[in-house]
Amino acid sequence: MKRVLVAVIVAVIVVATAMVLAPSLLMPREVKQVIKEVNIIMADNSYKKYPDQEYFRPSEITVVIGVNNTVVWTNKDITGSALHDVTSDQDLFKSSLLAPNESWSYTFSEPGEYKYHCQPHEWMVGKVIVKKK
Ligand SMILES: [Cu+2]
Repeated sequence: MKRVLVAVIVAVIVVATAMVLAPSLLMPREVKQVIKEVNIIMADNSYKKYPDQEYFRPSEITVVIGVNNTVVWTNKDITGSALHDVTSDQDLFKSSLLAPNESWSYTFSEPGEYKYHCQPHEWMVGKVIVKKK
């Protein structure tokens, strides 16, 4: 009789513990977020030159190799409906002309400072700073 009582108590403890622990065991492990891309937009009406305008937004960005070294440019010059491109000042990369809402990406693999502009609109300038991890 005593044995049965002990067995019941042990069973109750085991079940209670399992009920307490089960939710945390069933929950997915925290997923480490992997950021690979950063986004730059070509601002609306960038085809027109304004004083103090940031045409590429952000016009300067710092990325880290292996973390977020793929940069995606998207033409958001919707009102202006203009074509823009991404042209390296040092001839290291060049996109085609992007229509509104089109994107182009480039993955930087060497540390450095990369200035670029939009070929049809020379006032549109930007810089990507690439750092080692
Ligand atoms: Cu442009």
